[in-house]
Amino acid sequence: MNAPLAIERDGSVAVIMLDHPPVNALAHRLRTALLTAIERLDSDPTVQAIVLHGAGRNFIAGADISEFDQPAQPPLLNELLFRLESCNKPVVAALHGAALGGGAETALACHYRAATSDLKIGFPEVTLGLLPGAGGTVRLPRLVGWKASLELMTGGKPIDVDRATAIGLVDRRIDGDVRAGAVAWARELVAGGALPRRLRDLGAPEATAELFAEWRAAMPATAWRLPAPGRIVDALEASATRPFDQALDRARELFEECRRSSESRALRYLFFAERGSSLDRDAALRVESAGVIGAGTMGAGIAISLATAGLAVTLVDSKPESLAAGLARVASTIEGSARKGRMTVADAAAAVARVRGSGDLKELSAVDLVIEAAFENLAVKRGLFAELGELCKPQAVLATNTSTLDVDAIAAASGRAADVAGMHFFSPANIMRLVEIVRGRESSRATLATLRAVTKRIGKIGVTVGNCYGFVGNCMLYAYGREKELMLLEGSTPEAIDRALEEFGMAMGPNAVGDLAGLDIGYQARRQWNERPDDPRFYRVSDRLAELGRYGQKSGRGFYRYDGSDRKRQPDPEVLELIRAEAKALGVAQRKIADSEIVERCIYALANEGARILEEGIAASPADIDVIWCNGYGFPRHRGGPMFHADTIGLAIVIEAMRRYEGEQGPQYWTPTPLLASLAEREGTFAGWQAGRADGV
Ligand code: 3H9
Repeated sequence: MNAPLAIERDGSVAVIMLDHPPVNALAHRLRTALLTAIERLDSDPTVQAIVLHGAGRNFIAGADISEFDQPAQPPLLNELLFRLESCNKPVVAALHGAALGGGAETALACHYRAATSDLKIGFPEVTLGLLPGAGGTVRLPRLVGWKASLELMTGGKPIDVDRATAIGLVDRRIDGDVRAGAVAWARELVAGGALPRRLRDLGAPEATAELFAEWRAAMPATAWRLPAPGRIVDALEASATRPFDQALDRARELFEECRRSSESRALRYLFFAERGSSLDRDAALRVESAGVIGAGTMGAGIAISLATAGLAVTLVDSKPESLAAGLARVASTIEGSARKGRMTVADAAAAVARVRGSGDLKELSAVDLVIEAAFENLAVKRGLFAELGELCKPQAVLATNTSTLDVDAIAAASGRAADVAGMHFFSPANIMRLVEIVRGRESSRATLATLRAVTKRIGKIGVTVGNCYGFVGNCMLYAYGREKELMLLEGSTPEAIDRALEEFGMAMGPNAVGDLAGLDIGYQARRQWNERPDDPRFYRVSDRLAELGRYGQKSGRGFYRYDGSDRKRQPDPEVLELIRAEAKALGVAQRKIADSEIVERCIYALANEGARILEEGIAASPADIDVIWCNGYGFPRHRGGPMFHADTIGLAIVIEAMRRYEGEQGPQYWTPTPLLASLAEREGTFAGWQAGRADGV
């Protein structure tokens, strides 16, 4: 293993070059080496200044997140940074790429900060359920004041070099090579007799008593479900009211409290789960151009994602008016991103120019990748793939965006099934980060690797799944939706169900989601599903609403009514009447259903279904399921996903509840899968089971 850092000399300036791939995270090895280097250089009389620089694309991406599951090993980061700040000669941070979390805290412990234009500096700890625990909450306000500190730390969003310079976090901008620029500046500092400039020697800026109370009051209600945002404000308040050392100790205590919380454990788990198995880079084919078939909402969203990531896109639709509408949507959405400041006007213009329209499929003969997003009908898709199989160049990868149809049946029609797989985007495709990459029976390694690589390139999270009705996400959604539909018949209401699940943390309750997606869409999909449960109660309420033309938001009526000027959802007594009538017709007795039952039935049904598709090999791991649910279905990230949540509750407790529902409801839906039952019996977890499989146990 290579040394995690090197010391280079440039005359009287010593450069500490951190070299700990992939992102210079401050793992124990690197901390130990850095401490030794600092002590050596500080006592070396031939060294007059030190530059701290990161090899590769980043300065430092933060503490090593994988170490937070074990007790911290000395030297602790805050001790190391205290020593760094104590250096008796000027220390210059040469910042580029990511300087995040512990990386930004390291920059604050340096005496001077220089940066290049690609800098992203910030405190994303809150997204991991943590707070900056290595002095950031104490040093940052001394440099940039309270408001900027509160914003950066409770918001978690990194800032660029312009903003960092404007607030005083960066002292000097460097054009070109950051190392050379920082060394030149260090020389200037020495020549000018500059002394170490330690933030800890500055007093904390004045803060009024109301400042922190007002910030707390203004935090969104959702922030209060998590420990971290409130603790960040506590730590900053401690910096305003206590001396440096005591404030540092308090921050450390609060950090530990957050680190041990189930919310932070869940968020850290997702951090790694979302990065998933490494990309199969060797097998991936080069993709520079793509065709998207179908210029509807989905096709346009996919085209936007591809074009903004730099791919040349041909959007094909046989109907000229649909094509024109799709192209207009692409342009207006991308231009809207520029107006909102998410990209520059020049980048937006270039992205729009990368998309061209065509009515002729033959124009896709030379593209590297085709993504079909045509009407959800097997015959239509098979027809298209038969043509694509003929006309596309050899080695082009052909993907279908079907959400419910059989990928193998579509692949077979192409005559080159090895080149075909599913690429299931979620709507709106330019916003939602999840893509299920559906492995067909004959999909080649190159096809799957290419789709994974493209998904990563367009900034999305790709999870490879098996081919079955609904794949992983929608297949599990049926179990979740089934329970909420049954509970409607049993006496609950759309708003009670949505409220209980939103309180649990779901981004939106299932009835509101149905109204948003369109109840006609689900209705059509269920009609084409041959193996739907033979149960007249199954999605009975949704079906009746769709049959009555109550499609949801688009028709102004669904589970709710949307007729106010703000189109906000309102309970609708007509729906309650309809549900009562349906329950009566089916002989279902109505009763009051507690919020706890609503949550348990919906969420445990998900976990059981997840266990089933793990047994069947449709999902490769519980982590894949959790990533899909947190990124495609609004499952609360701080609960880690349905499988992690079940592990956290304890599988024995989950099973006990399921047996109770089995007793009350019958075995049809509540019999635990063998995997879940056996894990619960031996006090196991899904995570442990997965680790055992990975170790070949
Ligand atoms: C913290 O600092 C707490 C302190 O305040 C207090 C301490 C006491 N640790 O994302 P990528 C791995 S909390 C461990 O695909 P990109 C990642 O798993 C930390 N590993 O690359 C992946 O591994 P693999 C605060 C890390 O170019 C590989 O690096 N910091 C860490 O798309 C490449 O990652 C953050 O929250 C880490 N800190 O994006 C920043 N970071 O190859 C977290 C990355 O095996 N990191 N890895 O799959 C990021 O935001 C992005 O990784 C970054 C690069 C923007 C840096």
